[in-house]
Amino acid sequence: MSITLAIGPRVRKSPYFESARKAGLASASVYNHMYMPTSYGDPIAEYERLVTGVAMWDVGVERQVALKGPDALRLARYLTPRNLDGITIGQGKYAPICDYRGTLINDPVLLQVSDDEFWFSIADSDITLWAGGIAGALGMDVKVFEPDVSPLAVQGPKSFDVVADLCGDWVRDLKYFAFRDFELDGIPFVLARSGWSKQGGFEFYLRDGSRGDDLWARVAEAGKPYGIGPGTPNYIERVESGLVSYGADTDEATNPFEMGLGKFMDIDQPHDFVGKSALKDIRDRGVTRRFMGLMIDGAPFQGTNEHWWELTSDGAYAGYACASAYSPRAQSNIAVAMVKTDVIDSGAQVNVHTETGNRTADVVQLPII
Ligand code: THG
Repeated sequence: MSITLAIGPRVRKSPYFESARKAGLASASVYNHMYMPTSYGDPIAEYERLVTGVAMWDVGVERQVALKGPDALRLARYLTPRNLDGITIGQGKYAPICDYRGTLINDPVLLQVSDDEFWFSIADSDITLWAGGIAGALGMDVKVFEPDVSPLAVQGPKSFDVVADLCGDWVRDLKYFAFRDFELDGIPFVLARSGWSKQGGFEFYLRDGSRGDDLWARVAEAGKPYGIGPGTPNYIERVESGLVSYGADTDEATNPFEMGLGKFMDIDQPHDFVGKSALKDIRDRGVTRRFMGLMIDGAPFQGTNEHWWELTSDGAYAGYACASAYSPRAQSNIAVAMVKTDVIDSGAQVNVHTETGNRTADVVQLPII
């Protein structure tokens, strides 16, 4: 049963909100205290467009937490376990953030935008408050604020042609997470090779919220020959690709090692950072569960799970499924799930306790596709 999302002044709108609505926005969620588009009414068409063509997404909810000033790099280093040696202007890094207990509290992309300014492009939690509190408590000489910056993603195999037509062929040579300042008709943005899909693509970090509809129109126009259409962070594709969705897949007990983010942590670096000793303990003890894929039997799922689904193995608790979908490419129901390591190691099937009955699943490595 669907319910209506109330639209009012209390929840913020992205600069693309009116354009998205005119394009047929059908449903939205709330992320970083803003409306986040989740569908234009035809999830399968949106998925096909992403994996075979090109789609444009209003992801203005990916807010930036700017650190600016002499201590900006010092603060960035203190906020993430990622080793930031060698970070340069123009090359982003995936930089998870943990609290003092080693719990994952966000998984942003970090961009150095000038000598003394960094942006954490955040997932859904209040890092401006967290970072500003830490900077103040430690007496650092740095300003922490939310700049007027709002990403618009262009994703899919044909995104390279669309964005090259708009900005030039140089965009084809951008490395993953690399970015550069650019402008179209006086619309200022940072263009980055990034985006929350594994289909390839770009993000326009619009630097002037009053130009959202203008940028949307330019991208829609340039994409017309390639069949561009509106889309959203795609539920099915992200489960196939095993991309982490902070908040959907995590809670206050989740650590980055079990989420497969250990490769982005340098616990032994000389710099201190929040959670260092807790993370060292977690690493040394080893994880007891891991973020995995599931291949689930039975009739194709319609839609997705409203809650995490409990998993059992031989009647004993085995973990939970975070996000499920029917995958057209795997031709199977699939999910991302947190699964106990003893169950993974045993190779046993698990029972998935869905809202509409039990299913059986094989546990597989991520990505599923
Ligand atoms: N783009 C921007 N900001 C964001 C997101 C984004 N903020 C919130 C959220 N998404 C952050 N989370 C992720 C998670 C995964 C990836 C990007 C952002 C990602 N991961 C690749 C992978 O897992 O294969 C590559 C990671 C790597 O090798 O460094 O792309 O989407 N602006």
